[in-house]
Amino acid sequence: MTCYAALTTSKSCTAIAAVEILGAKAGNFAAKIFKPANNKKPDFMQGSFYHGQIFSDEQIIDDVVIACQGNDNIIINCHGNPLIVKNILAILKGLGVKIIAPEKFLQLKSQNIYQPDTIAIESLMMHPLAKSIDGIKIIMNQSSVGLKKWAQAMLYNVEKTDDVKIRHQSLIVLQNSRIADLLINGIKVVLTGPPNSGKSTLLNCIAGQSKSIVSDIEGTTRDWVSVQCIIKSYFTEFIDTAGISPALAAGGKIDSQSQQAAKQMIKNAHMVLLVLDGTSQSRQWFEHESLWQGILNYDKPILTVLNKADIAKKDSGGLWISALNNDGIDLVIEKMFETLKLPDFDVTLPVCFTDRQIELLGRLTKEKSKQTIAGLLNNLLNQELSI
Ligand SMILES: Nc1nc2c(ncn2[C@@H]2O[C@H](COP(=O)(O)OP(=O)(O)OP(=O)(O)O)[C@@H](O)[C@H]2O)c(=O)[nH]1
Ligand SMILES: [Mg+2]
Repeated sequence: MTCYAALTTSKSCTAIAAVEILGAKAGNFAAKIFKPANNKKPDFMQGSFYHGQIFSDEQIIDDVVIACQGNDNIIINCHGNPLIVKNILAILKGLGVKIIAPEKFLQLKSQNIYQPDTIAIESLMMHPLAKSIDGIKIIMNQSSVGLKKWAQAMLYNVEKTDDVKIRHQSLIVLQNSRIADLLINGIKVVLTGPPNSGKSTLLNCIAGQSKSIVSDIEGTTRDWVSVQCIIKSYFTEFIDTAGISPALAAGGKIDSQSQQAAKQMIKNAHMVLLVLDGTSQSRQWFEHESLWQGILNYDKPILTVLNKADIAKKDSGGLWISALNNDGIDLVIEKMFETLKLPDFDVTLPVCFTDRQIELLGRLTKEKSKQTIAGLLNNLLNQELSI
């Protein structure tokens, strides 16, 4: 039976690293390379710890602490210099242990622990990738109170429940999954608007540093510039794009390409921050209805801000800001998250957090046969995952 090993901590230089071995013979391999400090022969049983040294050809490789998470899962906690880690993995490889990527190892390990509880396996695999604390909580909750409980209850009551109700409830889970996705994977916000409205100034203001070039020449931003930050615990990527303008679209190759790229960014975003110049020029831009409609067609939530409050007449209502003076930005950020329904999101709600789950829920929103519904719910709970 194959034994696997991987570095399961960061690849960079760290104080401590963990090399894990998984497989029925994990203890046998550990015994071949480890000498305990107390000279007592270790049994490598679940829950035991040992201090000692890793040896190869009678040479000391490192001083380590070995922890046995299961009888078949041994964790060598060694020093974090990548050269030491490389050495230990090479020694294990030389003994016949198969060295695999950390992601693969995590999947094998979670399958080993949780098989056949597929949602728990996915939860263990996916939560290290979440981009916010709420995202981590959402994923962890799905294997206890969230999706798992929901699917179990649905399956238990499938014969008694109206299929219309099952379809409707599945749709609610999918809708909530879209909000959960923003917390798990982060939010993409595109800054758009006419040239010179202050998009780049606003991006720099949010980033707290000069990332994007600012000038009073129209069409300054050509290639998009992005900053990633955690604001109010939400992982957010702001993308500054070229100002949308018919003159630039009809201009040279680079300008027309940057116009296309800006539109593509809007298409891929979760939300649009429409930055208008609060002085008179912005109204001219609004008159180009085709441009305005173009943005609306992407069906994204839009928050419009009127910039340059410091010099504009402010003769209309709206969300006024001065990107130059960092004035009004906090309110914009707050409104943005409110628009996306992020505050008050209940992290215990049943939601999908993998493509597999989304695909199954999508089918449940359309399915009428009770037998097929039961099959889909069973798959959601206990489907075997391919490695
Ligand atoms: N008074 C004032 N000027 C501003 C403000 N925000 C931006 N500006 C000025 O407006 C001009 C254009 O700013 P940018 O940030 O480059 O505008 P942009 O929308 O990125 O322009 P493009 O990249 O050409 O689409 C610069 O001269 C800025 O200093 C503001 O809040 N108040
Ligand atoms: Mg710009």
